[in-house]
Amino acid sequence: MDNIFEELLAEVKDAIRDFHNSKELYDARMRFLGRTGRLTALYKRIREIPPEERPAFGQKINALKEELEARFAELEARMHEKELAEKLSGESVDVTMPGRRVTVGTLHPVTRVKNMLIDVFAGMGFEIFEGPEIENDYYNFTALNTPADHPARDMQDTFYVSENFLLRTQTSAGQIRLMEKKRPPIKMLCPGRVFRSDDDATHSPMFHQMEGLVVDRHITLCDLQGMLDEFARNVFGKESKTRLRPSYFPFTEPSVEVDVSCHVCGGTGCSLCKGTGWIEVLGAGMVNRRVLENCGIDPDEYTGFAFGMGVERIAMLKYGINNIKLLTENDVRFLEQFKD
Ligand code: 2U9
Repeated sequence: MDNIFEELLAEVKDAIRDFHNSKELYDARMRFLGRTGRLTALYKRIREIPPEERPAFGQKINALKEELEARFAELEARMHEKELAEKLSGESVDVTMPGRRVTVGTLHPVTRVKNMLIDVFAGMGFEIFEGPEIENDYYNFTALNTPADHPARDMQDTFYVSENFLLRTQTSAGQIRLMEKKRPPIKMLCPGRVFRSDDDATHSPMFHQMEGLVVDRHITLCDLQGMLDEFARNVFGKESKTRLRPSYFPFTEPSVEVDVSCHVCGGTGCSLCKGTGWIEVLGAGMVNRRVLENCGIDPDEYTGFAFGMGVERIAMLKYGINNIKLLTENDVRFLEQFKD
């Protein structure tokens, strides 16, 4: 029985000579020290021994167990170090490598200008209202005093979805819907996308409009110009002035084109304002009495002014952008210039 210990020790020595990884080492530990391992089997054989020899036998097994555990512990520590060294050498970090830059997005210039315009008009007490992008012929044209045979329909090439439905060419279509329901005083701003079959350096088939409408008793063209001055000072600088030139729109009478004094040269003349000192910024006028009548508002009791502008045009003027396509191409090199 004595040499059983020597044999087992020799077997262990032989077994632990060549391990490749901690899994093999673990398997070996289980083979000798595990619950069904060789050492447990040895403990069980204690019954075969005469009782007086059992204490000595027990001590020997315990000593062997201690020795095996110490050996495996040492081997495991070495294996752990070896595997860690291998892992670290494969994962080496080049501390001189530049880090990955975190890029932060910015608001699109059209969104910035749209938000800024909404802030300016909301500050003057305008309510914000957004109508549908698909409209019918009545709200987009007829209610706005542009019946089927009206030559003004040619002013806006329209995308028709069906015989009666179209992509709105102006946000005023939605304002009619609100005017039908709401009684004066009305003071609303209608921002949104509009669509026209138009495409060149300053026109795009889709663009953003901002139209405003004020209806109440005693509203005059002076109220319109006072509000426009406030708008110009907020958007183009506090020295800005406005001037009105006669124009024509079917939904306003009289109608005006609104120029703002050039924010680049201050009115002395430069390449932006083509030497005139003025820049055409928006259209406006007194709401045509027929439009008020169409919405059930008595034009003898109430009057109103309305205005409309292209958000892209304001953005192009403000930021010195010469081609509207830059606003839809989404070239990051262009867009990242609009950081705060
Ligand atoms: C109602 C009645 C009338 C809104 C107005 C303009 C003049 C105008 C253009 C500017 C550039 C459109 O984006 S643009 O091409 N708009 O000149 N818009 S008056 O008139 C209204 C609005 C609502 C009920």
